[in-house]
Amino acid sequence: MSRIIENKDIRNIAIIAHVDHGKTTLVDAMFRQSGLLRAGQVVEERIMDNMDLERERGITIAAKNCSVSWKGVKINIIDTPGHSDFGAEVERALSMADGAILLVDASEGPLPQTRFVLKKTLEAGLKVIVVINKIDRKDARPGQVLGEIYDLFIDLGAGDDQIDFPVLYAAGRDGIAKRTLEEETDNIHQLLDAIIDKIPPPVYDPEEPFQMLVSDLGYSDYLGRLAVGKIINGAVSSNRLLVCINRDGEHVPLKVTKLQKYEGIFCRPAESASAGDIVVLAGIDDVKIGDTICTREHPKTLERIFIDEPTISMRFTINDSPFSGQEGRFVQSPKIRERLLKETLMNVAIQMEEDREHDSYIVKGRGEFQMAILIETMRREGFEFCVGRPHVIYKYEKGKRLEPIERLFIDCEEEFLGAVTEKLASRKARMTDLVNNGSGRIRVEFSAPSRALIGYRDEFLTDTKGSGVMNSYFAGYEEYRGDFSTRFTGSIVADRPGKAVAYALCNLEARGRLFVKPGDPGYEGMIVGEHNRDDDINVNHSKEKKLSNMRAAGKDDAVVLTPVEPITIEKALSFIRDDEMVEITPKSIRLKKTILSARIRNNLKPDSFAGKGETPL
Ligand SMILES: Nc1nc2c(ncn2[C@@H]2O[C@H](COP(=O)(O)OP(=O)(O)OP(=O)(O)O)[C@@H](O)[C@H]2O)c(=O)[nH]1
Ligand SMILES: [Mg+2]
Repeated sequence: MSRIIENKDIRNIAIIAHVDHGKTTLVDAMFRQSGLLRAGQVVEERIMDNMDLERERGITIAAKNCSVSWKGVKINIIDTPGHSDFGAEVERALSMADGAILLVDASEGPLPQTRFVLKKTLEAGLKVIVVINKIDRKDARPGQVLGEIYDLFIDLGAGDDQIDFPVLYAAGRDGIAKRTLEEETDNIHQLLDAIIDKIPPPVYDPEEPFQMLVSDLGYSDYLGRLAVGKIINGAVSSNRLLVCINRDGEHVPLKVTKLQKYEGIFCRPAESASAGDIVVLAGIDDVKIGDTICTREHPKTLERIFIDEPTISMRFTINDSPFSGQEGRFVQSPKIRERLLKETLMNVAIQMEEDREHDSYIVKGRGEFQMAILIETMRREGFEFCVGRPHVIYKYEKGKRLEPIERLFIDCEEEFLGAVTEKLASRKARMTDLVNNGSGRIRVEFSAPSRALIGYRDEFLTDTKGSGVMNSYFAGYEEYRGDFSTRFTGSIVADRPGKAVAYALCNLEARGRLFVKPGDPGYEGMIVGEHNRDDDINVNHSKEKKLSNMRAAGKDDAVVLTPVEPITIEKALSFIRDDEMVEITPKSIRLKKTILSARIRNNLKPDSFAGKGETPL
């Protein structure tokens, strides 16, 4: 008969919330106040956001583990990202946790990603502590927000036990958390106490041998591949001989060359670890997220982690522009393949398929932003390549085409509602709710095809003069809603190689918005701007002014051009159409036609590229 025992020395919690509600900042406070940092020790803010891109953008991209110790109990904490494109990180983090801290901004209240992460947490059956954060905000409305949180729990069908959640009010940045709004405090001790009292300790069956579920992967130059996960049953020590059971049920032998546990922000070597703890094992190269690591004598598979399927895909190919190989260190197809494969190992939400016929790779993920981060990471590593337009991934059921649908939440000033609704309706979005509380701002909810939102964010910001807030999350697959166009403008395309010349650009300004400055190098087929009309035009961007003897002294020599906004990866991805690509190098981002020669392009039938955002990849 099996018995269930609690490991009271450990708590495993995931911190979940909508983007920017203060998760990583709260983890800083936990570090400081649990005595992990010496008094007065100066550290950077948001210690857990340690990747370059995380620090630059001020957001969390990957879920990360750390731990603090409180009243003799080890609390393993998993800080998760709040951006919806990284939702899979949250699902993965929950697979290691026994409870969650749900942070909600005291002014903004529950937002779309709050709903998404809470839904996943409730489905996993985890106990939740609610923290209403940023109570120091002038516009904080904690009472109302608490009501909205209860509504959300009810709406998501939370069980009685889950709905009976403890609530704390916090200002994570000031290191404060308390049970009631009235009380005075200067610390978060009540939150740490609540974690120990309210979150159940991990449980295990003492009769069972060692079993661990691989929830994350790491890599170290010295140790090789690292498998991270919670020990479900049994104990483990260094040098143990184990097996890893993969997706196909194969048993791959391994020897634990190094065992590590989380201590603060570091991984420290350990001799042994017991059930319930989160550990890092070195000694196996061929391991994937979701695999079970267990004993050779009694191998028993744990249920694999289930992660939502990717919804968008993009083509990655070698850089075939005339400038290829000039700025990058890694340019060959096998190098790109190797790098993308590595990404699929480290990141459960990314999948890759080879398209041998076109010598390219189809990368699948959760959203444009996730793709943009992958592209930015690769270019910083020295890669040079081209990517195509993001496409949604369709599914087919009983002969019907299904497409990914998102729940879209818009918050904007009333006067912009018309423009926003019109654009979304033309993209087959349906309004499902509208709340106008008379403040001048309104909240509107839509059910929108994911493909309608690819590239929409920029337009939305323009349409709402930068004041609109837009959030969405993947709601599921529904029947295809029909075709629509996503871009009503064409491209201004260079028809020859050469550097852009001010005189030529000045003349082109009337035709649309330009992407290049005088002196920028170009080639035939490179996109130098957005055309005001819906067709492409081929232009000579390097045309010099003819010098004649009749020059009016200096009058029109000094051309004043509209400043060009630098192209970012996100903007480039949302701009390009099906017959266009983005050329990425460590130094440049250029847009180009897939077929560079204007002559060949002109000879192609117009429908060689379907312009409806649904070309099969
Ligand atoms: N007013 C106020 N601002 C806070 C508080 N805590 C965090 N912030 C600010 O909120 C912003 C986001 O904080 P983060 O800790 O990065 O939020 P996050 O939830 O980790 O964000 P993601 O990981 O990207 O989802 C930062 O500018 C913080 O300075 C707080 O208690 N009060
Ligand atoms: Mg964060």
